[in-house]
Amino acid sequence: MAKVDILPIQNLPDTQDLEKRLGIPRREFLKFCVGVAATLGLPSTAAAAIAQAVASPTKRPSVIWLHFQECTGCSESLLRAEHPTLEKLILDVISLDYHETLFAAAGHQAEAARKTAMAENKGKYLLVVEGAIPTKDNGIYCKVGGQTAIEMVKECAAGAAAVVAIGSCASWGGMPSTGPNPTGASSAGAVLGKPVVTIPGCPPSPYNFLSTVVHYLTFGTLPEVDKLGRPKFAYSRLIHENCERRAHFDAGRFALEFGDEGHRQGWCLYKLGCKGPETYANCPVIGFNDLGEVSWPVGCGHPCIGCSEAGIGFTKPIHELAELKNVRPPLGYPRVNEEHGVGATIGSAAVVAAIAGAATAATYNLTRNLGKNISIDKDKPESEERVDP
Ligand code: FSX
Ligand code: SF4
Ligand code: F3S
Repeated sequence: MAKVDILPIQNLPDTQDLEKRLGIPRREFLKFCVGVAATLGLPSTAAAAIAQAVASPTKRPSVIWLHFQECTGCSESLLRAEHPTLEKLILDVISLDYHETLFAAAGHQAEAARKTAMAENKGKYLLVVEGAIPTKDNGIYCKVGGQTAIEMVKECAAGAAAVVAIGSCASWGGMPSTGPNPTGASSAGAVLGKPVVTIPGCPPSPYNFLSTVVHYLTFGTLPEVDKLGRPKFAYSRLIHENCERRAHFDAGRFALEFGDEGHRQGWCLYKLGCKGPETYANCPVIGFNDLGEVSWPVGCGHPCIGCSEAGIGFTKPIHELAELKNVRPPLGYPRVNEEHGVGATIGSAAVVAAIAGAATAATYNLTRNLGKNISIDKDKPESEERVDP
């Protein structure tokens, strides 16, 4: 974790000028900085340091953003981030000197802008790679300005201070690398032959990228990463650990078909193939599109397909059950709907048995009332269902 210099709150930058530049009120700006600090797992006092760095008009790192085999969903999801919008981020937080899909310039003009930015900021610019890189047949399946993606990424990485692979495509191959992978789509790290920071997801949460850039801006370093290059602040927990449907998983309440009663009730999607138990990402915590807690796949009623996880997303069949990593379900479950006045405790059953004076009756009652672990039967009414994963 970054060493945080705690700045007293009165040392916050003068945001009047910033309000004019960013077009957002001071309160919104400070909320954004506190949100980034929280996303990074830093104390809220770090927000002052973040605010100073973001507010400084002189601290704008040059960013070169490359596009290869992808759908531009990563850039698109950033454009949907509202605190602040990418437009404001471009103008005030980073100096986006090359981005093929957002650039007004085209052709030779665009290429010239890239080369100039690389020369002027040698050793200091941030290289962002979006999309996988085709490696088969010398990389001829993706060319920009006459260069293959392989040549271009190597040229741009040579003078970069750091390389960030945004999206699953650039991080580990993503959708373009799905079997049989006819173009030999590979990750940025594999092509460059060195570890890079990866922000997987198809698309990833824009806040994970924003927070990574703001960390770089504030502390001069990229955030701590795991062995796959993923920032630990965003990818150290399984989705299953933070999912709002987790209580249903633990209680054995599963949707079995899209649109069935369990699905309408918001039960766990594990049996519909949810890969949350084997996918590391902060989607349930951070959501997408500033729409609140339901704004992520499971929140909207769709199983997680593990889009951020190599070997799961676009690889493992959607309806195949997830491997349960470090989280095990209980061996038995209580009833989904307990019938009032019927459920019995061991103690009450024993009392009944004692009163009746018949051990055989107690055994019978215990088995009947405490229930057995039976598999779900779609033809039975829900009140009789009991499910095991
Ligand atoms: Fe698309 Fe980005 Fe998916 Fe890939 O996101 S949203 S195909 S991860 O590189 O544009
Ligand atoms: Fe949530 Fe999926 Fe885990 Fe169920 S299996 S609790 S829907 S992450
Ligand atoms: Fe992807 Fe699963 Fe998150 S599908 S967006 S990793 S919930």
